[in-house]
Amino acid sequence: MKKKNWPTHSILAIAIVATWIKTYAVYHTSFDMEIENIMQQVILFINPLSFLLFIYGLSLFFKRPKARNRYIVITSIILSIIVYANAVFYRFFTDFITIPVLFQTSNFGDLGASAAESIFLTDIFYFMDVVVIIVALKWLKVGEKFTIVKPAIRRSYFVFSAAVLFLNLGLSEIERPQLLTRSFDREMLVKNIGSYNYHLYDLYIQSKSHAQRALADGSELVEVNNYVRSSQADPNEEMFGLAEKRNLIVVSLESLQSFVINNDMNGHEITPFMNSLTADEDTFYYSNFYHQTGLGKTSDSEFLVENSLYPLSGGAVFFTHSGNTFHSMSESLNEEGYFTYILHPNNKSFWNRDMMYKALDIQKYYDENSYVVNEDDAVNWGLKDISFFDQSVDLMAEMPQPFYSRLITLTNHYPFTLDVADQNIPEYDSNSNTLNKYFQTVNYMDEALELFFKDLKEQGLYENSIIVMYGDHYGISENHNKAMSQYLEKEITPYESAKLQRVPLFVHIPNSGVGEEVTEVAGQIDVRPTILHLLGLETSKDMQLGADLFSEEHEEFVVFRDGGFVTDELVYTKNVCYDSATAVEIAVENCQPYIDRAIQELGYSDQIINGDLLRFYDLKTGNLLIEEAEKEEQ
Ligand code: GP9
Ligand code: MN
Repeated sequence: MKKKNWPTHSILAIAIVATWIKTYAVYHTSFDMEIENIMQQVILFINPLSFLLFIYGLSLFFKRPKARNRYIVITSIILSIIVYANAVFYRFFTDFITIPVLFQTSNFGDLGASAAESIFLTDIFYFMDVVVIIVALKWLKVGEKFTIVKPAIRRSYFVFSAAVLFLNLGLSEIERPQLLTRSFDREMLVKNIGSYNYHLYDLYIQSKSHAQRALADGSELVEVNNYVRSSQADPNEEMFGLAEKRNLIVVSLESLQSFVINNDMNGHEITPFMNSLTADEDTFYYSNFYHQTGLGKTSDSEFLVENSLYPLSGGAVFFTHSGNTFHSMSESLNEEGYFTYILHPNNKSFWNRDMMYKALDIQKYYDENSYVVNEDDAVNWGLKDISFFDQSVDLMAEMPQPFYSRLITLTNHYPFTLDVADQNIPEYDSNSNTLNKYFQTVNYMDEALELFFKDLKEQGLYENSIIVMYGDHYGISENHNKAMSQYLEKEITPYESAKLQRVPLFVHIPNSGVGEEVTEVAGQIDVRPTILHLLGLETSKDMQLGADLFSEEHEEFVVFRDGGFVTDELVYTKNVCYDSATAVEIAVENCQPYIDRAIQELGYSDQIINGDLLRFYDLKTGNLLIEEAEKEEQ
């Protein structure tokens, strides 16, 4: 084949077009982004362009063609790695990478089997543009003369790329007003400004939050404090101190969602033990209780329970802010003479727990080194729940009392693997392997809990304790909607997805004779004040955003980390307002006052965390230490 002469900047043009088309194809094949109209489709199509024009365009500053080409190839490789990393991350977390999670690399090793399940040979497709560029370089005869691009041409080129950016932002502003200023939702950002610009935006946001701590002087606390004080709920007199001086046992139930409770799978009861608790006379069972976690998953639920503050919208607060001052539930209980500790048979640095538990004043962390993990006793992420509870009770029996012991289960974790010998119910039959296996591991966890209660009784730890158990976050993501809709026999609309974020909460007070099913809307943020009041501890000075579930003043308003919320009458999710009772979409004005409050509350919580504001707060007196901070500075 005779090679013809191609124009000087053909490789640049080919690189831009190849990466552009690939990125657009990746949007459609690798991410589950809802595109509702033609305009959104157009925005999605053009959004990679401005960045690609810019980044590849920098090659115009190179004088030697070789250097120029090398720059283009290296850039395409780096961009492909970024795109691919996002695709793999998305398979696992249904979310886009944000900078703080890159510092969670110690987690990636532990993801082991789960990550391996998420990488396929066909992934070579993510590097298609690199291949195209290299082939073009080899086969096309492109002018290879030493060239200097005229500054005027370069200028016009970059003006054009800026114009594309402004067109993109303009269209996004029409489609989604205030996208950049009010966004809690990464998907919305990627859909509108594109994955590359999103990463730049994320970089900007993260450095801003670093700067926020440096700039905070405590004066921000005045407004936050006013809000927190005005929204405190007084304890219920009958319940306050009901479990005084008892041991506190909190169990985090991995990936447990409420839809399995009091439900069956092809005639098999899934959670017989927990079902019995829902009707138990010593148990409060909350059936409209929601998780409020973000990307930090289990660790976010821990953060909510310990601090009654929201986790962050980007990355796990366990990672990003383990250097902060907190006033945790553990800190309060330490002061009451409790021994506070965590039982969790995993690597201690997972979720940066070893660091964060220190910041949370937890006295001891019994990690995997405190357990005997035989091969027979390990599955999926490590020690099986039955053995975990069994060994934990032995440890608990040795602890000084009263204690606050928090146990974090593991077996019911994606990808929900379970040995055949441990399977008591069959798999479900749907197109989702994940959901199919989920019922079995949930059923296994339920059995483990029953044995745990039995063990506690045998060791004499039961009577004098209060046991609080909650689902940490969803287990079945929206990627499995088809299978879920088959199981639940209804379409999984965004409204249903929001309702599926319900996780069980049990508050079990042995021999108290108090208990019932509570249908009030509540969330993980409410757990801490509820527990502390039951144990007879005042929280009126605590910097917390949740409220005691037994209080008359507890409001039915649960805010999700993405700015969505649920009240007793409304569900707001993905920017749509629904009537909670009928699931019918209603005018957004109905939701507006709550939308504003959700943003306000999340904002206050973010301010506390990003500014590390609790270092300016004296929990004992409730005083703001602003003046002292000013003095220190002088
Ligand atoms: C890891 C366990 C699971 O120690 O808590 O974490 P998750 O992936 O559910 O956040
Ligand atoms: Mn979890």
